[in-house]
Amino acid sequence: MNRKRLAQGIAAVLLMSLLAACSGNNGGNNSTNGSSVNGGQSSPTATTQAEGGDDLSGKYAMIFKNTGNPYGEKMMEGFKNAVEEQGNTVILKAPDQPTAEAQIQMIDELISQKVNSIAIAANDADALQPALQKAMNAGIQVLSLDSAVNTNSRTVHVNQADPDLIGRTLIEGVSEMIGGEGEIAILSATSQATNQNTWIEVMKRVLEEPEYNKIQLVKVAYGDDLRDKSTSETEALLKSYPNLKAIIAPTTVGIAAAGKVLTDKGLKGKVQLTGLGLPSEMAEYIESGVCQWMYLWNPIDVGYLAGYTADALVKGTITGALGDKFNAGELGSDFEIIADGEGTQIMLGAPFRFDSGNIADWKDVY
Ligand code: RAM
Repeated sequence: MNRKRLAQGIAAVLLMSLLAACSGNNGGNNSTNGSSVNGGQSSPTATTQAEGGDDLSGKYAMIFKNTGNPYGEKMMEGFKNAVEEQGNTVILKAPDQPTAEAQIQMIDELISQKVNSIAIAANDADALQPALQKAMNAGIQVLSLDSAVNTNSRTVHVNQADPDLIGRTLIEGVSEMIGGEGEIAILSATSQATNQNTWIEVMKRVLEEPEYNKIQLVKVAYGDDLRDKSTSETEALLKSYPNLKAIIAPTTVGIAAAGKVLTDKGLKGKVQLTGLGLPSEMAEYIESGVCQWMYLWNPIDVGYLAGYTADALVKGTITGALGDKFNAGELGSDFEIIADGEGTQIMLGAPFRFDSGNIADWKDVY
């Protein structure tokens, strides 16, 4: 835990020096569960797991985007820890494919199971609305985490970090790598992913600033958070844009696939890579220099925070209204609900920068 906090502190200082305006967040320097986590990369095949006994007081469900994503597994791990700490039962689900249709089916199943709450990392901001409203009408507390649903489809969103900060950080990071000029491409998740689309919008806005007018965004490609598709999309980018200077992958699946392609093709130093990556998956590429640095937050903490948020909603400690405060276990006792457009959200903290100087401290954590 100490090592983790130290590394977080260093990363936070680096980020602060990188960014002039860092928005205030709750709990950004807190963390949980690091010491009990191993950095393994199992890939789930089961779409549903129910843990605990039937005698427990509440059923708390989480639906991730799709299976086979270690980031999602870490988030589920944090959610499970929080729910079980409260003495409740956890239900963890993820469809094989990252589609809204598959998630709707899971929401319907959970309504039939009469769960107390559903936390969802959405494959589409709007398409889940009828299903989630049906859940809310049935008395189920609904929240999104990681990838938001629209404000009519949830009570509150648990956000990993300020989207403006994420988008700006990625552009500043890539600009530094390529000396402020040249062609870049984005390798995203699915074209409907709310979180990636929000970050891409911010990146496009930041690129319009005069400082970045020598950088051209030539393409946004979608690897759908599937390893094979992310690999073939990276290969296609390299083929279509022979002058490409860098790839930004704001997805842990995409950045790891791109790291492998650039390594296999011997493109280290020729095509730069940054984005949002899981240290356990990216350590080899950071150590080799294929990816000089990347960013992320603690996915275990995102899930853990959502578990405590769900509990506070179910118990009625909070209603999701602006200014509501609640206790998030090891993350701290004063998490506050803040505005998110017309809705509300809870913010975990700022993204951390991982590079060759600190990756060894993190690769076994998540
Ligand atoms: C992928 C998923 C997830 C996102 C991370 C950064 O694992 O798309 O939703 O938050 O990347």
